[in-house]
Amino acid sequence: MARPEGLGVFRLSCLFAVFEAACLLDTGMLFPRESSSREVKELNGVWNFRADRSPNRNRGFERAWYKRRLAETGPVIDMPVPASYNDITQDPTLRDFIGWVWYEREAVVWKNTSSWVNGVKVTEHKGGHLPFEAEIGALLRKDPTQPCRITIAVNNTLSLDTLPPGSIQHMSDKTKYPDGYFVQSIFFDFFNYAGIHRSVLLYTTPKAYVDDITVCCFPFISGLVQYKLSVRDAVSATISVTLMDKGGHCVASSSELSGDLKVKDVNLWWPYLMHENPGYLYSLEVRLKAADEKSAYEDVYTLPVGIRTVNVTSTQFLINNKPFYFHGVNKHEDSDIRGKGFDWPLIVKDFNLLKWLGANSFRTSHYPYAEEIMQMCDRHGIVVIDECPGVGIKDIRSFGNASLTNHLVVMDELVRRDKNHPSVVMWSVANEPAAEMPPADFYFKTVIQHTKALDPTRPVTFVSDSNYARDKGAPYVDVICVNSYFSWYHDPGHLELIPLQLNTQFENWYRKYQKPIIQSEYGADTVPGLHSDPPVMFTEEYQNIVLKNYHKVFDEKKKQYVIGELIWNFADFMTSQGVLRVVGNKKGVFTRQRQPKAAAFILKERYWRLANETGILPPWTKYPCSF
Ligand code: GCB
Repeated sequence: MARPEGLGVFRLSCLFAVFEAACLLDTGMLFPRESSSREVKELNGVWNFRADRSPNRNRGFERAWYKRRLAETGPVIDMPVPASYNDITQDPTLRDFIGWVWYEREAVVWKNTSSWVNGVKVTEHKGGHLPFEAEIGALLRKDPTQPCRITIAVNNTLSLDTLPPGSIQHMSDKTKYPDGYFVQSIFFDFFNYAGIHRSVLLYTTPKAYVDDITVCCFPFISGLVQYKLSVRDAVSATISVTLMDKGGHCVASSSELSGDLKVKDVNLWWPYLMHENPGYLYSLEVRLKAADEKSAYEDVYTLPVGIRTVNVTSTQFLINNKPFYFHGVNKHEDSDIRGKGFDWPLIVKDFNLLKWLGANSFRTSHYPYAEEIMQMCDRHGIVVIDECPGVGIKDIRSFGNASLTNHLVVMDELVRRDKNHPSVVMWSVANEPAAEMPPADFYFKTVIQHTKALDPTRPVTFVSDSNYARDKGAPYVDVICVNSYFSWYHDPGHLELIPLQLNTQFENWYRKYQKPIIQSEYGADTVPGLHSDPPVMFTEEYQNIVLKNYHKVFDEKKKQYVIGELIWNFADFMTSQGVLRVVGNKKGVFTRQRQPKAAAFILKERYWRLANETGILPPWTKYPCSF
């Protein structure tokens, strides 16, 4: 669509996990949406691709591959976007490649408008999983015949300061390793997939535009939405804010940059299985009118808004002032071929499986998931514990100032991106760090307090392993999340010890902190189709008994202070190769191809029963459900 010259601000928005893009934290990060004033173009599809295999992985920069077409500087292959590049070819060296890879494609920006000045660096970004964008309007030139060329360089090298951390080992023993040989060590249990994992979008706004919207609901106040707008490049502007219900009727309005919207007879946002109409979303339409000496501008942005409150007591998690019990899963962004690449069929299938299971929640273990997934959670009423990529912080050097600063920036980015999602009820700042190390206390105190200051309306957690004595985050969090693998990593094969050890775990944690506890991981690796009675490790029967023994204790403790259980894991997922993993982690209740193991049926019975037992599930959804 043509846009009148001078009105367009073009932004290249990368909703993914790569490098090189300047992110100014004082700007908003509204999900690019079309409106009467904005256009969005997806640049997904097949891109040109080359891994920089030079010894220092730097040839692409030295020879300025971005200055020309990638195919002119060397061979290229087809690479789908979004997708991890690792499993796309038959080449084992690409699967395990560490370093810079280059993506490039051409795009006609919008018919009859300008194209980009190619080869000019527009942005850079450190860290994966969170979006970044660059304004490219200034680079447009009047040459409608030329498509623009977009080049993106991505690097999966981790350091002790990145989130997650990792380190490169250069192997110098010439009797064992060829010249220049190096490997990357990671301290987390999933394959370090890399590439452009999420959509690349090009979008326009008028010159003056709505840059950010923050909505929030405070604990215990029902039907009140507080909002705050930030606008750009509008010297003087007229604002109109309209909150509309599902039928498009205005339920509250304002003409201020910030304020309160009080909704009468409010339809609250409820979790799945807690209400007959879960995931109710209003629409907040923001209209900005501005003018300068040249022109008048109007921008329209519509944000889905769910109205709900979250609160925590010493024994309960309350949503809309009613006790909420997390019966859910931990997930990964992971599947065959595409790795961590965003894929709608997979996402929709996963939501269908979650609903089939009767799961009302998940944790985004161990990094932020695609924004489209968060939007699905909002719509379907799936409650989210939103975790940053603070996984595998195990080396003492990862508790230094550089890491801490980086961790604070990542929390800023995460909160800025996900603050408006009603499904997000808690932030998780880390998973199982080496909390016994002396600097961990200051480190996590700082990260947790920073997160609470960023968002005073949501509780914060930190996921610990079962050993409470080592914990450092717990004194500062609102909810204790504990992972444990009794009869697996502890006393493998001894299913009979689960009740005693799990009971001790809960009692110790509660005695020490008097905070509600979520069992944030438990489970057992299971090779589908492997059977044994009596059960032995890795069989479906063994996984079943692990679950049942945990469940007995949960049933007792949920009467006191246990407020949730999240199985490890929803589905099998890929890991790096090692003697403890048989083509990945097999603790899924579904296979990687999303077929149920026997444990999925046990979990389904339980979750539907739990939903019924809370007494809030309306009769028309009583188990057995329609599946
Ligand atoms: C954990 C980790 C998770 C692993 C899991 C396992 O404690 O948080 O990332 O995959 O255990 O299966 O070992």
